[in-house]
Amino acid sequence: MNLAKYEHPPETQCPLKYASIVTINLSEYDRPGGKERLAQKFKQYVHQVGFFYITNIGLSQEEIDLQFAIAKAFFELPEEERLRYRAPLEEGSYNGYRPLGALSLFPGMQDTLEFYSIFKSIPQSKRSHPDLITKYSAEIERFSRFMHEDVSFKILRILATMLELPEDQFVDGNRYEDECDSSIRYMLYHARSREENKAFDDVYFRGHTDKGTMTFLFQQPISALQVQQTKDKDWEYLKIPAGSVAVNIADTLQFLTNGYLKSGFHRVIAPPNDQAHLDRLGLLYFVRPTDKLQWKSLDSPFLQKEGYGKTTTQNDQDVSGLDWWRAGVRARTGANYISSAARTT
Ligand SMILES: O=C(O)CCC(=O)C(=O)O
Ligand SMILES: [Fe+2]
Repeated sequence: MNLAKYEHPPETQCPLKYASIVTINLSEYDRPGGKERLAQKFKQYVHQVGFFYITNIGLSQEEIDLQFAIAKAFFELPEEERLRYRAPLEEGSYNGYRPLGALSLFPGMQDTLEFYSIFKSIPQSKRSHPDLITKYSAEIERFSRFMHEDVSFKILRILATMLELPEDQFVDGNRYEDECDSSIRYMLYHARSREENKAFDDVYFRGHTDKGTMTFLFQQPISALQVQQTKDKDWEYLKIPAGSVAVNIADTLQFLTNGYLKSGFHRVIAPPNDQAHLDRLGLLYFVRPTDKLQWKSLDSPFLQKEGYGKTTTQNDQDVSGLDWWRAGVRARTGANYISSAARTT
C-alpha cells in the first residue's frame, strides 16, 4: 500500500489574534559569517520569548508531507493494533504509543488526544513498530536525523555562540548516538462537540512548558495552539504555514542558562467554529537531553554581563538529562493537569 499524498485542511476564516514572533532564515547559517549574524539576531529576539519560526530548514515539502501521511495512516490503524505498541509510560518513557485519555484534564475527564513517538534510530531505543512504520523506516530515520543533527544542532550552535559558550556546549548533551527520549511525534486531537468543549472549558492541552531541549512544530492549519509570550501578555495563536516551523525553547535550555533563555509557555484549546469539527493532526520533533548531559547550569562572560551568571549550585543535580527527563514523565503518568505542579510536559 502506498500512502496518498497528505492534504492539509484549509485555514480558518475566523479573525484570530496571532502572535507576532521573529522568523529566522536558517539557510543564512551556511553563508560566511552566517552563524555569528544569526547569533546577533537571536540576542535581540530570542531572550525574552521562548518561540520563533524558522524557514528554509533544508527539508522539502514532500518529505514533510510524507511524515503527515504516515501519521494519518497510523491513526487509521485499528485501536487494538495501536495499543499493541503502547509506550512504557510508567517507566517514564514515551517510546511508542500514548493512548487516548492517558491524562485527566479535570477530575474524571480524560484527555482527547493520542500520539505515537518514534525515537532516534539508535540501538538503545529500538522497539517493535507497526508494519506501516517499518515500511517507511528509511524516510523516518532521515527525517529524524535531519531534524536532530542538522536543524537542531544549527540552532544549538547559534545559541552557544550567542552565549559565549563553546560552540558544541549544547550539542554535546544532545548527540544523536547517545541515549535520550528525543522523538518524532505524530499527534491526533479528536474533534469534540460544542457541549464537550464547554465541559472541558475549551482546553485540549493545559498551559505548559516543554521539559526537553527544544521542540519543533510543523505546519498546522487548525488554529488551536496558543502562546503566552511573556507573563503580562494575553494568549495569542501561533500561525505555522507551509515552509515554516515553529521552535519552542524548552526547560533544559532555560535551566542550563540560569533562566536567560525562556522556556515558551503554551497551550492547545478548541479550534475556532469553522474548524471545530476537524480532527487535528500534528507533526512535531522533540529534542531532549541525553545521558551525557550533566544537570548542572552553566556560566559564561555573556551570561554574567546579562545578569544571568551562575550564582548558586542549589539547583544542580547529580543526574543526567535523560534521568531528569524520565523522572518527570514518571511523576505525571495519570496526573491530573489541574495541579499547578504539572506546568511542564
Ligand atoms: O499540538 C500542538 O500544537 C502542541 C502540542 C504540545 O504542546 C506538546 O505536545 O507539548
Ligand atoms: Fe508543548
